[in-house]
Amino acid sequence: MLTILSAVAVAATLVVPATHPAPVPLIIDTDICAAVDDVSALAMANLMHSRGEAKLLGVMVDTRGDAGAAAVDVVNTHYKHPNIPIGALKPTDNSTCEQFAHNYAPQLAKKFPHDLQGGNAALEATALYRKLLATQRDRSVVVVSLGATTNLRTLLDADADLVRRKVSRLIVMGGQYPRSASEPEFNFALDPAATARVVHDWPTPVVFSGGELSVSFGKRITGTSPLAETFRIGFGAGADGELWDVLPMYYAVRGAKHFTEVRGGSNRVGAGGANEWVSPPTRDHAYLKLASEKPVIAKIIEDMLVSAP
Ligand SMILES: [Ca+2]
Repeated sequence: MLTILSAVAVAATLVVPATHPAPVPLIIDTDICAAVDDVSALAMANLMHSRGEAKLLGVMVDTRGDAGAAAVDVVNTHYKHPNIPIGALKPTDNSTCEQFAHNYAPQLAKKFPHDLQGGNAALEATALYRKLLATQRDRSVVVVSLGATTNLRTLLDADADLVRRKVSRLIVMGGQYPRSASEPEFNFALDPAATARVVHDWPTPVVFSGGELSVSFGKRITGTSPLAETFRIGFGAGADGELWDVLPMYYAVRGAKHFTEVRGGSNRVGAGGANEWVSPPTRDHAYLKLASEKPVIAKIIEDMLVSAP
């Protein structure tokens, strides 16, 4: 039987705040339009934002198609975060999304609710970066680059000191490790000059998730959500597809449990976006390897996405 004192003690225990880590303040830079996996990574960020694991401060689009920003707003709106600020690489044009095979972004914008009509109506990405970073605690913000580094280069050129003060680290999906194959990795080749500038001069720790790190899932993502629609367009109904961006997204918020962080060198970018891991280190760089089997981490991420369609 509980005495009054023990009942008070139990009640006190119940109101002790849980020791959850603070939400990770995140800014995502995405080449939405180019591959379908940006939509899955953005969906993850929204879900982790809802769960208090992350605080999604803003999303920057680094492709020029006007529909990209609208597609980001579609995803954020679907997960009940319609007011997350969205920045765009300017000037936009109306053709870039159409150069990519799947061209899902305009289809999402046509089919699903949102209020940002496109990149032309969005804030310019560098201005939004500066506005968002200025209000954050020092060395707190995690920037996750899932596409081209064009916006990051412009930010670095505009205010490297702000980056140094406010960003805790940059997580980059790009390159190949320990060195690129005969062709440079896709993201690094989107804007090679910007990639070299960002990789060589970014003033915080940088962690790279390379083109060799991917997982495969998708067929359990069904229904009428923007993500399900994107997977149907990209992979076909009931099929799995290869995904890259979900891994650095997961790592950025949940940490290194399923990864090995390889250090002891620095990333170097050459002509055309080719890259190589060079020792000894001259910068605070690491690249990721998977420490869990691919199907294990694929299922964890797919479960997260299935849990809140
Ligand atoms: Ca991407």
